[in-house]
Amino acid sequence: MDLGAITKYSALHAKPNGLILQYGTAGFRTKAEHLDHVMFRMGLLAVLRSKQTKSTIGVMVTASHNPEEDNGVKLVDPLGEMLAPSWEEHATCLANAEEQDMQRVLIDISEKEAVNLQQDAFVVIGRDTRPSSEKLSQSVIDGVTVLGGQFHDYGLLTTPQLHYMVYCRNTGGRYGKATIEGYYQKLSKAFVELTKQASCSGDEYRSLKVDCANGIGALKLREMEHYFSQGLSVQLFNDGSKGKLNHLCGADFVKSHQKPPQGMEIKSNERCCSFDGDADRIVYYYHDADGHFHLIDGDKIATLISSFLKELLVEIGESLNIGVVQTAYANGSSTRYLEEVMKVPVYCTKTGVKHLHHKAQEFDIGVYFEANGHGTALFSTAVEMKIKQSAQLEDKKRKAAKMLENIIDLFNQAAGDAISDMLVIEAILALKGLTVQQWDALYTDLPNRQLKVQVADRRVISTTNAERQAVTPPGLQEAINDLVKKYKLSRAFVRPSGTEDVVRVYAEADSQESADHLAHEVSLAVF
Ligand code: 16G
Ligand code: ZN
Repeated sequence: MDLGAITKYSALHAKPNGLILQYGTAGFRTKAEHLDHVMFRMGLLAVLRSKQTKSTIGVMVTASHNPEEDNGVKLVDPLGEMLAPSWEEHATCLANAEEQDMQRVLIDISEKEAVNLQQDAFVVIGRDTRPSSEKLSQSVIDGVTVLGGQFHDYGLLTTPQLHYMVYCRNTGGRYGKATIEGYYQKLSKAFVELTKQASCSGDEYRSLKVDCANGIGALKLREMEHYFSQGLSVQLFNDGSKGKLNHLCGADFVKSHQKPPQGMEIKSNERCCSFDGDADRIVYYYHDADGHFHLIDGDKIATLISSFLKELLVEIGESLNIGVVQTAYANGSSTRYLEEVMKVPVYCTKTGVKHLHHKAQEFDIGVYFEANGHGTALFSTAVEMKIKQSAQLEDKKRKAAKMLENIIDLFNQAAGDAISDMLVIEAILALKGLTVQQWDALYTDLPNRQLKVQVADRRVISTTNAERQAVTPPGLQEAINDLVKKYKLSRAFVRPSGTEDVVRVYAEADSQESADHLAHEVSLAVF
């Protein structure tokens, strides 16, 4: 380690005095002007992680659905996964070290993690379309190079595309080619193969309106659309040409306000979807003939996907286990439908993709989705082998196995991916001949309400049982229990946010009025 060079360059990316940040659920996230030193230091950390794992590490510069003025950064581990928890702590220490302590912290991390400093390092970098992202990603590169790491800057990418690149590079090309072209080709080939099998390929399955949140999704979908246009034509809205990133549009806006984005004209029964600002979330929606808005969120996406996969497994005759992973935010109706009607086991984890992803890896086929629209399906190596064998067989089994093979290729196995999920959903709807209304009618969501509460210190609230029960402060859970008893089909929980300085409240009940009341009463109990 050339400590002199590190000190010299670090001074060019000086930390504002007294600024403390934490590597949260999705990395560091705050106002872009406070992040230059964090970017430089994450470049340094990515090199150490790369040396330790002897693998390529990813660094993504994005703040997802946050306002345009914000930015953020997260590291991607060798198999395209979120950074390991022990390294999240190192990231926080390094980001908060005062200038004179930087060297010591770097040496500490290297020693604790037994990093061989002689080992080569390789880091890949991607960024979203925020005005601040280009300069900030340059600061990451400064950090990488000052520690002697090699790098490849992919420039503009969606977050899941960067996860894909990391995964490809560390699996010797078995998963796919680590180029944007490789990503487009892999997904489109699988999608076109699948939709060729669809007997219902009428116009209604061929067109889709996409709200791109004025973000990177628009750019990437435009580049990609001619690859899959045989199977689907997409009409892009909020493509960044006029509006501001995530402003009154995008998946987070649509999900949390339960209304359509601005800038998109929707005719009745037209199938529409929204990506978030870095294209790792997707939600669907439509207006019915009476002009009512219907949201199809991550829970219903998981239901569509898992029921399709289960049917294919039955046709192939393989007894592979399939599980669905949700969080406490999953609508009670979705959990009931999955367990009671579809007979699929459902598991609940804490909020945050890393928790769901990890749990989903326990199954032959693990489908995970957060209600907010982040999710994917993971397939074990055993499944891939069995399916490859069945795909050689004759008859009906062969057809189902071929389909499953293509579906496996179409899912991004590294992270939830709006583009990949969109193509999976479109393929399933076409293959099953389902309209958006029929999909929506699988079950009816229980009315629900989410609120944020400002408190002096959100850390006084701690939870257990996948955030469904409060442990502290004493008496809070009992108070919630008493309130819940007053309403039918009701459920409520509180949890400290991992991304904002607030406590979140969730309530559901048999009517919107009851859900609203319950949420309000629970928020009063939090004080
Ligand atoms: C982050 C998480 C998302 C989670 C959200 C919860 C990742 C990549 N993203 O955006 O999965 O739903 O945080 O935010 O893990 P909250 O803790 O503020 O409710
Ligand atoms: Zn996102």
